[in-house]
Amino acid sequence: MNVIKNLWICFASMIVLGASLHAEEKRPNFLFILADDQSPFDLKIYDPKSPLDTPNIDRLAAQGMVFDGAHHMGSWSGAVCTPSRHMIMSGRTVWHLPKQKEHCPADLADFTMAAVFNRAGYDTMRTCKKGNSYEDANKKFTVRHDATRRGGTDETGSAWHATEVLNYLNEREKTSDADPFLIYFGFSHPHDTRDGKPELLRKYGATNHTDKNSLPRLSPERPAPELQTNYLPAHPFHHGHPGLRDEERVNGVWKNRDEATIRNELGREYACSENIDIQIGQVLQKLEAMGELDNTYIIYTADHGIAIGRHGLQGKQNLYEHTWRVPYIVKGPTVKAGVRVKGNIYLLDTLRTLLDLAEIDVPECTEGISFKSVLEGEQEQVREVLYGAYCGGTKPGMRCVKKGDWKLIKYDVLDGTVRQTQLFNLAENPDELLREHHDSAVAALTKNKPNANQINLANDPRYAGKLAELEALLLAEQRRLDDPYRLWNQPDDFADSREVSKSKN
Ligand SMILES: [Ca+2]
Ligand SMILES: [Ca+2]
Repeated sequence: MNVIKNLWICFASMIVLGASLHAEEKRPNFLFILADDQSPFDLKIYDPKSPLDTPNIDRLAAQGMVFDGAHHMGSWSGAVCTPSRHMIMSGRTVWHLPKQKEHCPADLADFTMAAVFNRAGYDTMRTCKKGNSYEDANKKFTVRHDATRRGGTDETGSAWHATEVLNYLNEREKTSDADPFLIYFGFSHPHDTRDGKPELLRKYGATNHTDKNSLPRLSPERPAPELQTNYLPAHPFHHGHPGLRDEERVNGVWKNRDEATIRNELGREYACSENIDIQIGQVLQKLEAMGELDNTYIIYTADHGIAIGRHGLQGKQNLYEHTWRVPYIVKGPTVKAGVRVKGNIYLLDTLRTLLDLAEIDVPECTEGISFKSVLEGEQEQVREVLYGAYCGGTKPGMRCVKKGDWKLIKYDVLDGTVRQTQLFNLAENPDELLREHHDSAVAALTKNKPNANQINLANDPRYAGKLAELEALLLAEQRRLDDPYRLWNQPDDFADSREVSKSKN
């Protein structure tokens, strides 16, 4: 009897051991793909009118989940990349990063993406552009090949980053490395200078325009992309960051906002973005050939959006949807396929979510919210209110808040000479059109016929209640997130803002 019982115990423990080994084998991989400066509305999945072809990204979207409410939280620098990438790596909010010493643990880098995945037994690899990033966190990747590649050839452009990933995967294959992996697959494009590959530039009717004293010539045979619906020849008031590189010195655009310059630059952006898609295709094909594709979570996003003529702006230093929002697509073993959700996420939620999916303990200093429940179809969004800041020019800068269909943007810049409020109903006015978009010369260029309610509603008495509600939400978010500034119509309840007012008097 005892022998049989012992044999049975032995057999049962072998099953348990086998199951745990099996579970060990099944730990998921992660491929985190990051474009540099890409508006969600460049992509067909966010704007069906876009001529940009991205078959591989479209396939990820069809087999995974598309987020309509993914945002970066903001920036305290003209280099919006810098805080954005700090937030991605650390999962912390915009005023709680290493620059704000009093609100940030000194050893934060030990709790960033690669550091945490390394400790959990993952292999970590990274390729990306250099600079405007979080170097102490980037150093934690065990394999790292960073270089800024914004040229128009395979060696000098996006293919270089893909080759680094392919080399890494080939090496794993050669050594039969069975550890789970996290690959941070970053591109240097479509960030300017947008020197696309010649055949792709031709496809999008664009040239690598270099002469500051002339405008690019649009080809009649291969027309460059049309202007976007919310294009303006000038922003209605100063953005508050005098001398800003992105608005004044981008090669091929400079201060020009004419039709030819903007359409040519859109063509350049799309040429670079299609090349990114081609490179992603190579890596996905490799993962499939290795039998790893189905066990890999793939995240596609960008560090922030970009204007390129929308609202008369060129850069990433504004809080309109085209720039505050980012593309965000997730495909993976437990992700509901072919689903579109709002999500209401920030890039800084990525880290906690990946840890949640990998069943790794989350460090205490990680502030993001996991949206695993959204990915698995249990809920539609993880928060109701979203906050954004641009504070890289004159202070306090721009702030925005969004809840449901309503969005408030405020501008308090240039020593109080620009104090503006915008209120949009995004369901009715998704492109955040202003009165200037109704001008007949502008409407003729954009071929758009806006309806009467597609304007800034801040001064419309019918929405005074909504305005007050959003103003209160904005202040609450500023307090909650330790925003060190206050706007002209807010209570002066923060030390730094008192100093700013004193220096003004
Ligand atoms: Ca960027
Ligand atoms: Ca290994």
